[in-house]
Amino acid sequence: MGGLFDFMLPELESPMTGASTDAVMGFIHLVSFILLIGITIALIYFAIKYKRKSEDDETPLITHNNTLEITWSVIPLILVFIVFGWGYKGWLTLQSPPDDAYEIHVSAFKWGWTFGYDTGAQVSNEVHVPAGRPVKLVMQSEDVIHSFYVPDYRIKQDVLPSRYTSVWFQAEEPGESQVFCTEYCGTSHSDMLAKVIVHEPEDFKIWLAKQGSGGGTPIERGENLVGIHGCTSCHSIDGSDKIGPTLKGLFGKEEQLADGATITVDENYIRESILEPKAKIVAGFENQVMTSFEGRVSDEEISDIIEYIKTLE
Ligand code: HEC
Ligand SMILES: [Cu+2]
Repeated sequence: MGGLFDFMLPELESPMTGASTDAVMGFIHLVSFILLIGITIALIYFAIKYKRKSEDDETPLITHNNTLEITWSVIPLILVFIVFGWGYKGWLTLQSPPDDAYEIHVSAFKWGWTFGYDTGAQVSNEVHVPAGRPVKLVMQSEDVIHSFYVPDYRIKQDVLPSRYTSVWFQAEEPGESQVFCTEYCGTSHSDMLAKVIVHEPEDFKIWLAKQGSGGGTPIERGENLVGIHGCTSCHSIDGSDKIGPTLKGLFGKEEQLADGATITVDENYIRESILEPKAKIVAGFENQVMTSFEGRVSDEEISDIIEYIKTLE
């Protein structure tokens, strides 16, 4: 049934969660299409048949017609029940991830996504999953409401602060699918993108093993943290200004502050910028805000981030 309307949606990559959505969509479109044709034909037919033919051609007074009224109430009622029952069944499937689903933790923030694996590995803005296996995402937001949307899988779920929500899918073939944030969440909402990358199960194991357990050298950890905490959604590392100043060449630089003072960027200034961003405002960025990371990044993490920033010359 969906075949006729395939051009309306991207190709379905997770039939387990998406097939019923497509079927109901197809059914609704088909019914709407038949009704559109029927109503248009009736409209033209009546316009011609009941056109006023002479001056004394009078419309008879009709108060009601039980048969007609029951027909046009009961048929739509049946259609609505079919759509409801079918949709409810699909909704139940989406609400019940299989027991053997592979679990990944998702943290959403302004403006990015972090995916955490049971090995301790954390990856930002890319979630790698095995093909042919159900994957359950357990999601939470660090700030405002976001929403996790993958059109290829026909899944969409709000991500809330202080409360877990979950969603599942099963991608059958290796490939890539786009993730969108679909709840308006501020300036860079439209850049809040991520990718689902589906591997053959064997390749997925290799990929996961390579991620380690969030370890690595301080510089590697720092680079990872800058992604995980979303610093890069406001700070570029290539010299261009985004919402905040670039991190390129920051360490050791003479920074002009909004109050006219000049300081040399060192470890303490960076640390203060992360924990108390309002203490010293960079000239030209008076109207932008950086939220404090107090309580969100530990002292060791700040040290790693500083080591990483030092390498951005
Ligand atoms: C919501 C956007 C945003 C995020 C996220 C953000 N920052 Fe900022 N950051 C800014 C803005 C805007 C400024 C400039 C205003 C100021 O000095 O407070 C700034 C300033 C800074 C400065 C001083 C830069 C300079 O040129 O002197 C540093 C260092 C910094 N941020 C580091 C970070 C780190 C590390 C993270 C992640 C843990 C981060 N920021 C996350 C917006 C952001
Ligand atoms: Cu968002």
